[in-house]
Amino acid sequence: MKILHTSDWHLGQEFYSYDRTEEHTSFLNQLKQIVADEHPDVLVVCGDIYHNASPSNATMKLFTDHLIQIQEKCPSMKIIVTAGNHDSSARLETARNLWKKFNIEMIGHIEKADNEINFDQHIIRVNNSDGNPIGFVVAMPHVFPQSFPLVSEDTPREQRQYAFWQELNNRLNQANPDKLPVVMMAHMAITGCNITGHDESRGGMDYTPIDSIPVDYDYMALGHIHCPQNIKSDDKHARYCGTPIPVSFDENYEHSVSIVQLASGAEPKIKTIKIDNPIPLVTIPKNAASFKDVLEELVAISNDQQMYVRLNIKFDQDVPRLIREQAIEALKDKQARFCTIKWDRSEATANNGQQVLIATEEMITKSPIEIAKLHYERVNGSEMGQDMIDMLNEVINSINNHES
Ligand SMILES: [Mn+2]
Repeated sequence: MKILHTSDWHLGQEFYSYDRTEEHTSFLNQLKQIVADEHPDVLVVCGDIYHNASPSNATMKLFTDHLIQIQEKCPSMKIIVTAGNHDSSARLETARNLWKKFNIEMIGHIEKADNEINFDQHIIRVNNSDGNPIGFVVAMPHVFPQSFPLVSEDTPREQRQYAFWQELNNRLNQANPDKLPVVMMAHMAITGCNITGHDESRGGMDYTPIDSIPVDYDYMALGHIHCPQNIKSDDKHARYCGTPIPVSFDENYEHSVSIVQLASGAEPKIKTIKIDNPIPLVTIPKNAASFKDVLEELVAISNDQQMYVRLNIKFDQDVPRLIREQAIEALKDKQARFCTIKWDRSEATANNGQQVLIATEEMITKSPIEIAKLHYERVNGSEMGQDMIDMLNEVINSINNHES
């Protein structure tokens, strides 16, 4: 079974208020070509299709139009799309029955009717172009551990996730007596994964140990974490394919989709196919410098070069005023788009005992937890403890959840 594994498209993302339709269209066209070249048996899109729970009409049309074109490139290919934490699971499923007509499955949430959990909708058979079964996909959307439905009345609440997977695995084994290869799709954070590029200060993540998932899969296709990586484990094969288009400046690694070749009992064979972004995210300069030097680099950017720009400025006590305005002015006639400023305080904070000063320009780039940490340090002269950071994260999380 040949799998094309991708996730975390974040369609509709506004990047520092810039529209990214051009980049997302470019990615979807590249994906279309990859499907035409590779002819996979199944395309799995493991969550975070959209950046927001309520994408614009134009964004939904972009998705619909391209998904149909991708399907037309390889009509025998099964496409399975699951909801991530950024998606509205209900919205993703609105046209579920219509998509089925095109060999496309949309799985937004765990369905329950008349007190019965619909396990079967998560167990999807994959056929080859002759219509013969060649494998299975266990399609799990993003579900918070505390939101799994109880499999039975006497399942302890803290085991609801494990009990669900266990029962799902029973059903899978009944459906798959010939032990055809199995892919499990999930959108979650696995303990020990590399979270480069993620901003944990916006609220912590729920981590699940890889060995606590009682599903007999041959390959776990993961979404949620944006840095592509294999997950190390003794006998389990799992991988994050990563974002095809970077979602933040700190995702400064190569972006790709993954092609996985699976045969029962054999190790998955994985290759990656690079995705090019027409508008790169660039931090200028790579190593922090004074604003004066940074400004010179901005002026030197050629007028027709498209890019998003984050300035990397060394903090000192005499930060010039209105530096955002000066930066925007320097880029006025260029295709480069000013986004934000990264402040390097490594030299400023080495000065123990001195008062920490923050410029307004720096303050607006910081998250609430970072500001709280700075304040704590200033008042107490020591770093904020992990207990308090966790408590603050919990509060920030609950506020964010209320907002969305
Ligand atoms: Mn994501």
